[in-house]
Amino acid sequence: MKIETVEAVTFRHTTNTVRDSDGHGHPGPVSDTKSCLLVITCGDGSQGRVICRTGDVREALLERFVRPNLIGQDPLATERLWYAVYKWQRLSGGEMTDRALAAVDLALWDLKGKVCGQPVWKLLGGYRPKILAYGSTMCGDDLEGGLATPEDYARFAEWMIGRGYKAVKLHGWMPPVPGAPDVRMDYRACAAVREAVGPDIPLMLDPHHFYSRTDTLWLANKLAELDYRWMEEPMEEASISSFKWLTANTDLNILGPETMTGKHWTRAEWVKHDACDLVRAGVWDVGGIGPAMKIANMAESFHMSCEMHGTGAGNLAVALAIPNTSFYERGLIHPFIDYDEPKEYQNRIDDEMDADGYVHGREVPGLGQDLNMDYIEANRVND
Ligand code: XYH
Ligand code: MG
Repeated sequence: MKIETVEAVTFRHTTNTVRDSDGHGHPGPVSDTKSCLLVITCGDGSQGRVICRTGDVREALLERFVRPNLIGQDPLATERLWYAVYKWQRLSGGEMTDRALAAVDLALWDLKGKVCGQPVWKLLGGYRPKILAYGSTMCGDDLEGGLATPEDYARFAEWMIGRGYKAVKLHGWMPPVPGAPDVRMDYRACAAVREAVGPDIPLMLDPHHFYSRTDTLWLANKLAELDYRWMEEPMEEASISSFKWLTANTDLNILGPETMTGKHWTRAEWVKHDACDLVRAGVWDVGGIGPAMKIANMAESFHMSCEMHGTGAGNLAVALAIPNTSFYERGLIHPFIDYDEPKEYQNRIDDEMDADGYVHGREVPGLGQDLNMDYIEANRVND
């Protein structure tokens, strides 16, 4: 069995979210957009597929860095194929991004599952068949009845508990929202949510990502008083020493790094330098499922939790596979958006959640994405 083709299919669909000038998502009017389906096909017709962003896997990138390393190769050799593509990052002039590497890796793991006839979460270790989700809110906004006030956050947190979530993470207000960034605004929202849900619900905060050390420490210590579970990415993560200083000076658990480059190598450095209490890995941040598993296994060796960043089949597969994690991040969610509604190109969302707050691993070969291929083909656009 050999890989024969690697193809990126761009297709149009609609979205009900908009991006602000800092890139954060918020509810917005329905508008047209495009996404990409990366497809890796074997000679017997088996296909590995993953949905990604249109900028992730441009044709020139596939032609130069991916096809030469995958076509003619054994689809089960995911580690060897990852390295064959990864090594081109160094001299790609930034073209071969971690997101591009992740898209290739996820499609290869989906293909591996299809060829083996097994769910990826089981191939990776299958530690648990289901996992509790936390509701991860969108960033704060200034929308009437949205996430514009501490009371809005508290009301939404109560709704989340009623929906079945057993934990809640706030994304605070971030520029360009008026008044942001402000650690005291963040604190007021966090205090209102703690008051609303009571003392037993795990709560977390993902605030503005560029606070000073002093603002960050003030906020961390106030969240420790509210018994928050963790805070993540309050400062530029390239400053490992700032996180080492923060972790040493607060009782609040610090989670990271999320967006820092360097994959499993960087996460190992954060652990070695005591820059975090819990480790962060997202398949789209670290170049795929392979590196995410290495990060989780490394964290386990230090009796540390590895908390997956972001939603979707790839992160869910790793979260189900490993013993040292607490929750699956489900979101981003907002009072104005029905997260449970599949997108036009999906028959089902990747992470359906039951009334008890569990997201279940699907007993189907591959990553478990349930894609509407008829819709994708009918809405295919030529780049
Ligand atoms: O929009 O800044 C943001 C969020 O922080 C986003 O990057 C992501 O959803 C996240 O950090 N999740 O934990
Ligand atoms: Mg985060």
